[in-house]
Amino acid sequence: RFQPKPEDRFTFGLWTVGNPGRDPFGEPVRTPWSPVEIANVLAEVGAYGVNFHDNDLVPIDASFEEKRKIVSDFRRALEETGLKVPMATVDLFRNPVFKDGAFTSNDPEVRAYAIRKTIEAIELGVELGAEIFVLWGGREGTEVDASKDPVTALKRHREAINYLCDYVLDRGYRLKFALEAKPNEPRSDLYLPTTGAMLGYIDTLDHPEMVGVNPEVAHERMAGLNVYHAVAQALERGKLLHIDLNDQQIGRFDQDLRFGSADIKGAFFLVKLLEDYQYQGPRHFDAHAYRTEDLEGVKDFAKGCMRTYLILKEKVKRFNEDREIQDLLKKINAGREVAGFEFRYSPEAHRSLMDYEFSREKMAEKSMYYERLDQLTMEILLGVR
Ligand code: GCO
Ligand code: MN
Ligand code: MN
Ligand code: MN
Repeated sequence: RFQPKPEDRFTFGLWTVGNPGRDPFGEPVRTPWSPVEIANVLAEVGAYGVNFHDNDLVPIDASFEEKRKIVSDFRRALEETGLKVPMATVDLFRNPVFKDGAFTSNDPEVRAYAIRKTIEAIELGVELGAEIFVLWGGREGTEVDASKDPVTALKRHREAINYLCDYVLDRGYRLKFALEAKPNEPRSDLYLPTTGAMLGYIDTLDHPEMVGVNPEVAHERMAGLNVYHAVAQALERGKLLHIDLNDQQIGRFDQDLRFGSADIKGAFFLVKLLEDYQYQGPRHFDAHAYRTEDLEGVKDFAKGCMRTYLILKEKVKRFNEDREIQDLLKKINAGREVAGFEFRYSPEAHRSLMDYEFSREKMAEKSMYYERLDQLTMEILLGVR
C-alpha cells in the first residue's frame, strides 16, 4: 500500500535529492553524490523519472570529452534503472555571469550567452528524452529598480523565449516550455512573479501553443497566494505542463519542504485537483531533505514525498465517495433557474433577465453548511472517516 508505481509519474531533480545541504549560513553537510548515484537512489525508492539542470549533470567548465563521458555514463544508468527523463532545464543563475539576470540582463552579450547556454541545455535534454523544458528565471529581477526598466526587461524576456521556440520548431523537436514563476529569492523582486502573471504573459508570445507553466507550491505561497487556485487557472487553459510539488510556510525563506509537511489541507486540495482532472504530466518534487539529514534521511525524504501524495490520493477517493459530503455538496450547488435566461447574451435571454422578479431575501436565506463541510474534510484528513 502507498508504494509508488511508474504510472504515478513521480520525478525528482538531480538537484533535489542531490542537495548537499548548503545554505547561506552553512557549508554542505552531505557528500555530493554523482548523477549516476542519484539515479540509482531514485530508482531504489521507486521514482519514475529524474530531471536535471544542464550543470547538475555536466559541470559548466567540462571539456567536450568529459561531457560525452558523463552523458554516456548517465544514459547507461537510465537504461539499467529504467528511469525516464521527462523534463530538463537550464541553470541561468549560479554562475557569476548571471549576477544581474540572463534573458533580462542589460548586457546584450550576457543575454546572447543565456540563449546559447539554454540551447545547449535543450540539446542535452532532448538527447536524453525530455519533452518538457522548464525555464525558471532565477536572477531575472532586481534589487535596484533604477537599474532596469521593467518594460524593457519584459520585452527582452519575450525575445529570448520567442528565439527558443523558433529554434525548437526549426529543429523539429517535440518539446514544450514550462515557465516557472517565483516572487523573490535570490533577487529582491523577480519579474513575472506568479503563475497568474506567467499565464497572462504567455499569450503575448509568438508561439503560445508551445509554452505553458510549471507552478510551484512554495513559490505561490511565498507570494501569499492559494496554489490550488493558481494551478486550477493553468489547468483550465490547458497550460499545466509540469508541477513542482513541495511545501512552504508563509512568510519564510524559500524552504522547499517535503511535500505535504507544512500545509496538509492545501496539499490535499492540490492532489484532488490533479487527480479529479486527470493531470497527465509528471508529478515532480522540487524539494530537499532537511539539512540535518544524512543519506538515509534523504531517502526518507524522497519516500515521504511520494507516500504523502499517495495517501492524499486515497483521501481524495474517500472524499469523493463520502455520502454525507456528497449530499452536502449537492445542497450547496443547488439553486433555482431563472426561467428563459441563459448565461450567454441574446435579446431573448436578456428580456427574461429583466422581467424576472428576484428576491434578495430569499436568495440570501440559503444555508451554506460550510462549517460542516470543512469539518468533514478535516476528519477525512485526520483519519477518523
Ligand atoms: C527554486 C526553484 C528551482 C527551479 C529549478 C528548475 O526555488 O530554486 O524552484 O528549484 O524549479 O531551477 O528550473
Ligand atoms: Mn522553489
Ligand atoms: Mn528553492
Ligand atoms: Mn521549482
